[in-house]
Amino acid sequence: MTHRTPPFTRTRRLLPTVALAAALALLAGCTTSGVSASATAAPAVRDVGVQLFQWTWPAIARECTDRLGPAGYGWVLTSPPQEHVLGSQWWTSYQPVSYRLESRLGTREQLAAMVTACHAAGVRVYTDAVVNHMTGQDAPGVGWAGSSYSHYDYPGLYSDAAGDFHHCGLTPGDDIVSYQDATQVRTCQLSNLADLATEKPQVRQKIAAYLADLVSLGVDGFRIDAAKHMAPEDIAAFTASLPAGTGVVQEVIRGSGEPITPEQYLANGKVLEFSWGRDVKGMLAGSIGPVLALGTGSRYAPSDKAVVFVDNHDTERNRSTLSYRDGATYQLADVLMLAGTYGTPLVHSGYAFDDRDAGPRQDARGAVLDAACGAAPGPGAALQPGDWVCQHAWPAVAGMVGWRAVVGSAAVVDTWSEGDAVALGRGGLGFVVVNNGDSPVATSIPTHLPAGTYCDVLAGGAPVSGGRCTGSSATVKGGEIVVQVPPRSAQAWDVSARRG
Ligand code: LM2
Ligand code: CA
Repeated sequence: MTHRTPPFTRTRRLLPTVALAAALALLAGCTTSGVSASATAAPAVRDVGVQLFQWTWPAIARECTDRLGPAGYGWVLTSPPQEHVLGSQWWTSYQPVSYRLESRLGTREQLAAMVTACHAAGVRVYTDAVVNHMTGQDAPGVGWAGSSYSHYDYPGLYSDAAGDFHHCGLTPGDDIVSYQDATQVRTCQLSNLADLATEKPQVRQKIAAYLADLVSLGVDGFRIDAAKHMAPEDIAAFTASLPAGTGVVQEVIRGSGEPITPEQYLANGKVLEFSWGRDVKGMLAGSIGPVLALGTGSRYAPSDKAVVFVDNHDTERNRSTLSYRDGATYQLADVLMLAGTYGTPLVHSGYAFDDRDAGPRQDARGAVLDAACGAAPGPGAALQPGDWVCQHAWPAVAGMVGWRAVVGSAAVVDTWSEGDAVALGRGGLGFVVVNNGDSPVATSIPTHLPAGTYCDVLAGGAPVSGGRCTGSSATVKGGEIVVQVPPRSAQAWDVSARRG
């Protein structure tokens, strides 16, 4: 994946929904296959999110304008925005010192400007809400914005004197030992992190005020960090006063045999469904066939309540999922996620690392440097530790985001699987082939795509008005698409990239 995508080929991604719908209707009118796209066409949805892990607010603002909006991303998840402990590691973000919106990712003003820029680009903003705990520091210190604190005392916010913390008294050092015991998981400490008494009204009220402050800046939703470590009714209490429509995505890591399950949290909003990323890793290492049924099993939250992802900042480090280190195979997992109908997809985009603790590149003060994507982002790009991986900009990933906007909520009408390859079609509007094998797939596959010649939208697509494809093309005739898909790669076609 070394070519650059000429900007004109992305014209279709910039079309407003109405124009896109009109174009689709037009295309449907000239189909000869008898399959009417308008019969199955659904309004373009922008449901794909991207976690811009450790990106600064100015860099996210720019990315919303330059890439996320034009590519069709619907929302961005930021790293935690509150004041945090000092240190170069990325995880200082997960040790709050106060709820001041001052962090090494940017100031309150920069955060507000980011929200404005992203909204102007049609991208909603979710922030990571770390509200189960404060710091895990045994020694007193000063936070990024200058606030003094000690382990169980955060002046003006929380203190032991006010009874704001749990001291579970159930385990050595009050730290969680067993995930089989729900009381431990919720009232003991996660890695020494001072555990907030989220059942108490005064604590709930402070958390609600923090979230309300972010909403006042235009923030659209939240990832609730460590949700498993808080009772569902605690989360219900501090999210109850948020304006209707505020997004709630709870991080409840599914663990087999554990008493706490994601299902217990569905009344509050969505959950991050960890099963998909774990299962797809296994299937891409073994037999790919069942991948098309992912999401239908019992270890999956209902689709409309699930945020689905291939990896996140934790799983790319603990290796429980694929990650950018898996190159082309990882890219295929993102393609499969974006092709399917299960859940609301969240693409991960981070930086290269050798050391799991290593933070993003910073200046002498510790402020994070603005992210920038390389000239040719892709699974084969050579990366040094600290380089931004920019998965969201990989042509196959960004291409699938555009493809998904074209197929909308259309149902899966074609499925095919042979050896190490699978194919899937949505509503006669889009078709994808994923080849996870070592040899090319050269065959004809039944499809509901209308007859015609289509450009591969994962390789740049085509100008709206026809003309040459940037990458390869494939022809549909007699209800079959003739494909030529190289090893360990994917191709996708949709009705907006039909030429002739
Ligand atoms: C999460 N979800 O529930 C985040 O996704 C995850 O990234 C966070 O862990 C965790 N919960 C707490 O918010 C990260 C990181 C840990 C790190 C913590 C706190 O994975 O390694 O723990 O943030 O910064 C670090 C040290 C650990 C130490 C702790 C407290 O690695 O050894 O524990 O700080 O000082 C004594
Ligand atoms: Ca807790």
